[in-house]
This record gives sequence, structure tokens and C-alpha cells, in this order.
Amino acid sequence: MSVKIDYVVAPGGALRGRARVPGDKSISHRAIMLGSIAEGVTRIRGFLEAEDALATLAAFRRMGVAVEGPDSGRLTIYGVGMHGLKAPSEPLDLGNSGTSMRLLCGLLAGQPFDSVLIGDASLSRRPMRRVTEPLKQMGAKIETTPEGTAPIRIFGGRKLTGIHYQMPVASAQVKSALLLAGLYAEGETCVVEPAPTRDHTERMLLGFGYPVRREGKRVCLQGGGKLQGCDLDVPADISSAAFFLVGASIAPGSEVLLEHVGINPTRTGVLEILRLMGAKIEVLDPRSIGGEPVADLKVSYAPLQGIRIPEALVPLAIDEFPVLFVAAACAEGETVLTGAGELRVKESDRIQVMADGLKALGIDARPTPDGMVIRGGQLKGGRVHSHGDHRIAMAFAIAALRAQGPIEIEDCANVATSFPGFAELAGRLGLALEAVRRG
Ligand code: SPQ
Repeated sequence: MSVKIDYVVAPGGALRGRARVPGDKSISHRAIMLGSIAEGVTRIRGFLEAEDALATLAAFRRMGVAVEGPDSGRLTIYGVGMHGLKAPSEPLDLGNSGTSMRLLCGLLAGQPFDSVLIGDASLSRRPMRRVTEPLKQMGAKIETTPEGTAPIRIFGGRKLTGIHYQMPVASAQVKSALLLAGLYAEGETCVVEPAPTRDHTERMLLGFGYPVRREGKRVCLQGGGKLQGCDLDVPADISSAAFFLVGASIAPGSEVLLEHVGINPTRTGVLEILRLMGAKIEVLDPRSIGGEPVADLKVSYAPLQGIRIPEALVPLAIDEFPVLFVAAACAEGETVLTGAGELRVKESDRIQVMADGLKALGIDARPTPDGMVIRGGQLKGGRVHSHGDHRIAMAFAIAALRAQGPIEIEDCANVATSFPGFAELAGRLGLALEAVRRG
């Protein structure tokens, strides 16, 4: 039986100090994938040594890619070229990681061999037809369960043809899967996004020397080219920084400097939403590292007001809503989120699970089909369940900064999927968090 970890977080306190949170998860996944199919050597610094990115790494090792590391965030990948991957002898287990599974569907659809993708209970509930259906339109042969979930069986040796695809949902994973399949397709593959989503795949393909064209909401590439290995510096993950951006904003007396954070404009919705609520966040020393904008973020306590969150910001902050709901619970007045139905199909149903937890802590939180209405108030102590979702666990840990009593959070082991060392780092900055093992 796997070890269960609960968090017990004492109420009150403030966050103070400086920290560099771990590397960006989205960029770390893509660095492994592109480095593996590139020609020559790719050296990565700042790689996220967390379970999700390590699942991607293990998958490529199983397909014959030689990788040294990770060692303190450093990795060396000996690329096998576009056609050098080998058939895996067993199903590729992608654990809890949606990004690994969806992007691999695209990449593996164009290989000469068969493969099977599996994941944990949470990943095996998440919708996969959003990638398998357009891949079939490209000529892929790919099977899911009747419910459209993993295990996914991908049949190799298919001839892929580029498509022009209008995405029904704003999803960087769907866009990336199709672009990766497009590398192996005949002709041009174009994806049109209903709203901008994170663009790391496009930026990184360019960094590996592969031409990608963007015209407004459309991203296109031509199949049949090749990638050249390169050096990559992965910035700190703004999605992990978000916990301390909110924590310092809600806890009087706080001031935190977060170093070397990726501030790609397709990821900075959390900064804009917090600022609309009245947060005090300064962007210091903005710079560009290997095609990605980076800065230090200084955040201090400020009283927050409830707002109606602009829908245009939703895809740009999609992973930050669990902790933004905590900000809303500590704000004066009502915060209204709409247009965020995607939150219901993440590692957990992040609308329902956060609403249940906030209600258990005495907050008026009303879930809607595509969002939530939260009236700011006094958080009590209590026991909440993370449903094995890393971002829910960390969000409720941060809530303790403004609670009247201790908050106990069940089932926090999956914090390791995106933020190894969260408990220690949060403790160093001032959160009184104890991780308790059971089982
Ligand atoms: O990888 P996974 O499990 O899907 O992770 C999450 C997260 O909270 O860490 C979502 F649950 O991030 C996704 C994100 O929501 C990572 C991602 C990417 O790297 O391309 C894109 C987003 O998903 P989507 O479905 O909007 O494309």
C-alpha cells in the first residue's frame, strides 16, 4: 500500500524571505520530448525533478533515449533524431500526468511501432478524446476505453497527414499534441485556438531550430523537418510561485521575493487577477532566458477585494484557480469566476473539491457549472480532502495563514508530482506546516 501523507497546518503567521521555487513543469516535459527526438545533445538546467516530469523522462528512457541525470536539475539528453525512438517493451506508465499522456499521444501517433499509455486512477478518469479524435483525423489509429479514457493504445506505422484544426476548448495540451504529430505528418498542420494558451511548445520548437508560424490565433508547422539539440534553462514555475504570491498577499506582515520566475505572457493570468484584486506584486529585473521571459517577483501583504474575473484571463491562469479561490475567500466582498468549466476535468474536479473544502472551513462558496461565486469571510480551522490533487493540497495549506484554527488536509502525497520540497520551502518562509505520514 502506498504511503499517505496528510498536512497539518497551524493557523496564522506571515511569509517572509526569498526563494526559488522548482522548475517549470510544462517546459520540463517538453524539454525531454524535444531533446529526445532532436539530433545531437541537449543540456538542461533547472529541470523539475518531480514525479510528473520524471514520468516523461522514464517513458523516453524506455524508448531507448540515453539521458544523464537528473542531478540538481541538470540533465543531458543524447537525442536519437526524429526516427530513432525504439518500441517500448511494456506500457508507458505516466502516473498522474495529463501533459505526458496527451503530448505523447501526438508524438507516438507518428512512430513506426505500437505503444500503450497508462496512468494512475486520476489520470485514467481524464478525457482523452480531445486529442485522440483530431489525431484520428490526421490518420492515426488510436484506441481508448469506451469512455474515452486511458489506457490508450496507439498503433504505429500509420501515414499521418496535416490537418487544419479549430480547437473546441482552449487547451495547450491538445495544441501541443497536434503540433507534435504534425512533425511526422505530410503537409501542414495548423491549430486554431479559441483563446491563447501556454505557448511553450511553439517557442521551444523554434529554439530547437524547427520553423513554426503564428498568425493571430493560428499556429502552423510543416511536417518532415528535424530538430537540433540545444541548451535549455528552465525558469521557476509560476504555477508553483502562485502559492506564495497568494500566501504573502493574504497574510499581514508578509514580504517574499520569488526568484527567476517564468513570466511568459500566456502564463501570467495569476498576476493580473491578483492585481485586479488589489495585490501588491512588483516584477523586478525582467529578462529573457532561452526564449522565455523571466523575472523576480516581490509580493507583500495587501488587503484584497472581490472581483468578477475576466474570462479572457481564465486560460492564462488555469492551474492557479485553487489558490486564487483561497485569495477570494480572504477578500472583501464577492469574487465571481465564469468560463472555467475545464477546472472540472483536471487532477480532480477543482471547482467541486475547492467549494467543498472552503465550505467546510466556513466560507460561502457556491460552485456553478463553469466556475464559482465566493464571498470573502473568516476561515475557520477544519479538515479538508485534497482528492489526491497537488494543487488543492497546497492551496488549502496556504489558507491556514488566515484561518482561526489548524487546517488538516488529507492525501497530500501528490504534491510531489509538481512541487517537491513544498512543505520544507513553505516552512522556511513561515508556514507552520507538518507533513504527517500514515499507512
Ligand atoms: O499535466 P496535467 O496533469 O494536466 O497538469 C495540469 C496541472 O495543474 O499541473 C492540469 F491539471 O497542468 C496543465 C494545464 O492545466 C499543463 C499544461 C501543459 O503543460 O500543456 C496545460 C494545461 O492543460 P490544458 O488541458 O488546459 O491544455
